[in-house]
Amino acid sequence: MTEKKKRFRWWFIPLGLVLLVVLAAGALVLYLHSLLPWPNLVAITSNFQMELSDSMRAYVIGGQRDYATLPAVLTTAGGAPVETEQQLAARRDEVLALFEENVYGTLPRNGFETAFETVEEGEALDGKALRRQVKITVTTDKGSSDALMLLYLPADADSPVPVVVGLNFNGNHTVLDDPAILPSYAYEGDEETLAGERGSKAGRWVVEEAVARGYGVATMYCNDFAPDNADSYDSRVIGLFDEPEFKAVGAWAFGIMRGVDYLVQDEAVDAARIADVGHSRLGKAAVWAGANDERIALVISNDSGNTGASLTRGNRGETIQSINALFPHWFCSQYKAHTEDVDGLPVDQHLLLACIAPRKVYVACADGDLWADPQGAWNSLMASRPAFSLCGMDVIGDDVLSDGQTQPAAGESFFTESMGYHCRPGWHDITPEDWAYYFDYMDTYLAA
Ligand code: GTR
Repeated sequence: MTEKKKRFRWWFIPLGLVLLVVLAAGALVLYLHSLLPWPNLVAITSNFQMELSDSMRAYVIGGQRDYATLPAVLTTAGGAPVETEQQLAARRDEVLALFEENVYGTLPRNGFETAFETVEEGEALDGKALRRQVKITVTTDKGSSDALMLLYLPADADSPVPVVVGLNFNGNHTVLDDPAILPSYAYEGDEETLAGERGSKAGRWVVEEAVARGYGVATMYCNDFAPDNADSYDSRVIGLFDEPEFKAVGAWAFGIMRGVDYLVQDEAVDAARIADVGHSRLGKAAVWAGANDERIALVISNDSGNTGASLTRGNRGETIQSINALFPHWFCSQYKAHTEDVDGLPVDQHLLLACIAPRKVYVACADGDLWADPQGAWNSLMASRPAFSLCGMDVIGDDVLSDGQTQPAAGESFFTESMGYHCRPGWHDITPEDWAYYFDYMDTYLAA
């Protein structure tokens, strides 16, 4: 009897792999769907440069909404009217405490020390800029944690210059193709990866344009303060405090404020003209830092969206239900208690913008970035106006919208003493076009 020889069927391998990929993709979709309803899963694609169908656009935009339940800017939690700048200052303290308790969690104001050490200095951009790299160390009785600030200043300045400070997503080396940029402390890539990434996000920072226009730019890697990861977010500054409600967005805001600690004592910097900027999740941190830190003269929110500049009660685009499900490490526990009860929140984001008065706020949106809810950001800015008006500052008027318009169209921009706004045609990003608007605004309203 002849024995049948078993032959190895090579095509089992690709077939098995295809099956595995299909199963994994299915499991991922089911997992995401358990976190978010289908329409939100589709809407999130507007964040990643994918065109939405008309019906999805209508779903995400949601039309002009009823904001009847928005908490009033000029009424205290106890119902008293706010009529003077002194009363507004007290209202601001009350609002910031409500945000800390209900949204962002703890923002340590004491119990730590900040120290600075310049670790590198040199010429950059063919002599047009000075580069300074500064180690910023935060110390508590539990230990210390370092962050690396990268600062570029115009080389030809004969007096202190205004500086824009913000966090970056991927490490300082991505901000400009400058081989002298040191790896950020929390950067985890190897040397080859780092070399390949140098300058990969230069379009988001426009250092050359900034120094040519007389501005300094300072940036730090967000992960130096809190890795953007639900398992390790507390491994850096958060771990220095016994504060279970100190969360990632709070740590990023704390980081921006430590950057400001450095900048105000650098003699090349005009301490009265510091602006902070942030895109998207780092825009949420820029707004939270700017609302709290009165040393920041101008707060720039670039597409910060939900829990940034946009109203939460809009309930369109990203919601607090989805943001808390996808990013449990960003905000405090009490915020999660409000996912089904948005109207029960004692605050909304216009109150945070109002805390910036009598300083200046700039809100930027992109018309294709529906996940960040441009309509909600515009409504939020408009709803914050009473605080600026009470301080005697000019605000953007209702008359800038033409009949039937509920928000500015792509390409429109408005600047006043207290606030700036533009809507860039395009997607979720911070681009040279956004920066050109910011510099134009600062040329007029943050001039020496
Ligand atoms: C999204 C998130 C947004 C925004 C954005 C970003 O996935 O839903 O809130 O923060 O990421 O940071 O690019």
